Amino acid sequence: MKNQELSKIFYEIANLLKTEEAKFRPYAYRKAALELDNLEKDVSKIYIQGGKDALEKIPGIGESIAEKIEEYLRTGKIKYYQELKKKTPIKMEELISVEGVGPRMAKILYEKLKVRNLKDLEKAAKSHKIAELPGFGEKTEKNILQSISFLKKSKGRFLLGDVLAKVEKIKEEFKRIKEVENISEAGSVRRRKETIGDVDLLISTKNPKKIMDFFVSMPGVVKIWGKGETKSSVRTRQGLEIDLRVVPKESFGAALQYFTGSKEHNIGTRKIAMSKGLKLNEYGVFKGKKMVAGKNEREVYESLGIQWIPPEIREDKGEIEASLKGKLPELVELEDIKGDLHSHSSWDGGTDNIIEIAKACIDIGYQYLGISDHTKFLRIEHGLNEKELFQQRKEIDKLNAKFQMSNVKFKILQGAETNILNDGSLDIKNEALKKLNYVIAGVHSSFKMSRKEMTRRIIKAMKNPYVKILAHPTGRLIKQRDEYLADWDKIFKAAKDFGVVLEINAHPKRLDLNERNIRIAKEMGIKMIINSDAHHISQLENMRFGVFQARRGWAEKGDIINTLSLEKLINVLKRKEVEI
Ligand code: DGT
Ligand code: CA
Ligand code: CA
Repeated sequence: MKNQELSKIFYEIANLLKTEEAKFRPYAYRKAALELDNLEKDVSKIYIQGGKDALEKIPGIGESIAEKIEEYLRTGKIKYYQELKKKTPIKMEELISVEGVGPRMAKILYEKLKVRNLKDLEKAAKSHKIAELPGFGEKTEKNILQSISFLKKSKGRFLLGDVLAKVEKIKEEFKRIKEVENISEAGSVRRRKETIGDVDLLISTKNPKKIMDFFVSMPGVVKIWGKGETKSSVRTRQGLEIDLRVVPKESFGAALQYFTGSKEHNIGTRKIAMSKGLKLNEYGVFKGKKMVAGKNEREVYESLGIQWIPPEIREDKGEIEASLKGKLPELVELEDIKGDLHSHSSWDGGTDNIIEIAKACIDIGYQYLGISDHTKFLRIEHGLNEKELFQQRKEIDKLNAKFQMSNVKFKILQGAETNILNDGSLDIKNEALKKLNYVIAGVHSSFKMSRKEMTRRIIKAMKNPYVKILAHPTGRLIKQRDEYLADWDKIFKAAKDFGVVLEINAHPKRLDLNERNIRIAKEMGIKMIINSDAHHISQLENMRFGVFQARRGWAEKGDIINTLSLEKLINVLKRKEVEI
């Protein structure tokens, strides 16, 4: 079909025109492109049947654009487009797919730096040529680089951490439209999966057309795959695909249940419905022709005679059976978290001073913060040696004294993220470890050992009498690096035997332990901790991703030690064996 080819050209013309001072024309081309995208009939057929007059009857297409369509259908070219391209020979779509780069910026970058495509852009940014341009600056350059790396990663699935804030922003924008009665994310985003294929959104309204019009014309939409009254799909500049479904209010709960999935979970819920003589679909729960539930999701579950199931565990991994018995876990919540024990300060090359991190934690509402800077083996991270740890202790003591004096109920604990060396020993002497409030150990080097060696290495570190927490235990980096080879059964058993707490690292790229391991740990009675591993104050907010992950692994408050009050936590940290 020529529709798509033409629409692509018109989008490009619109963007090229935006680099000039033409205000109206870009809009006309964009509109034409949108219409062509959504046209069900083949534009060439329309032309063959009715000529140029018929083209002009297509909504959004005026005389001048109809002429260009005719030209393209007859000659395969549009002269006007070729001239524009000649003037600015750049891969516009590719360049503006980088967040923060618009058509005008793309043109300036071409004129000043000869940037024609994504590769050129990356090169220019890396060699700091962009920061030097008037009106650009270092921040713009840094953002461009970040966006490019995001784009590269985004081939295939996205990290939840890269998507969730964007989804929340879109939801906020929709909420400002008064016709939006209910809105929720659905699909894997709502289930808080660590990676996301596409974003599913659900809205109930009486005015689907208005909602869909708004959706497809959101800034950042570069492609419309389909637009209808009940379903539309778009792609954003960052390459994120978003499906929006619109349903009437009466069906919102049923649709939310259906589109949250997972597919496997839904097969289970439908089976339950059938066994009760009910029918469950995206419109509601029905007994014969009578709708018995649908408006709200909780009622949908309850009408099936089961407890409402938190989205994070809807994976058909036993949640339906547990719900039937009324024995669902009470999943840990973000509000249960009382502090963060894995954070990096300016001492090890992190960006913020201890006091700044502490203040940010007080603002969050935490009772405590653990500073756990890297230690000396990690030279690139400015790892601390024994002497520096001692100096840091003094700073922390002083800050704590200040808190006490001013009646602030908050305490900074001193930990350290020590390195497990190849032989399983740590890079800090026990005499120095003894003086810390707690010790984290982690593998940060020689990831590729044999299974046997790695297992022995990690277990030896866990046996150290001062090691309390095993950081990011399996070492995987989502979409980047697999877990190390090791005998995890043995390591988990060692955690249990030696009272070592396993970390759920909340960094969206780590989320290590994964949900399966969390469940195993819980079943074995191993305690866990959710830590942000923040190297910058803003990353303290990653805590929520760790909580999502913990919930996906069925963890309850009692499984997670940083849900404890300060007094109880200090007790737990002192001893090797743990009891909550
Ligand atoms: P993703 O996008 O790969 O991260 O994973 P999901 O779970 O978001 O999957 P997606 O976007 O294909 O579909 C969203 C939800 O819609 C899915 O979790 C369950 C529901 N759904 C979609 N297609 C089907 C289907 O063919 N059968 C059933 N039972 N449910 C479906
Ligand atoms: Ca999805
Ligand atoms: Ca989808």
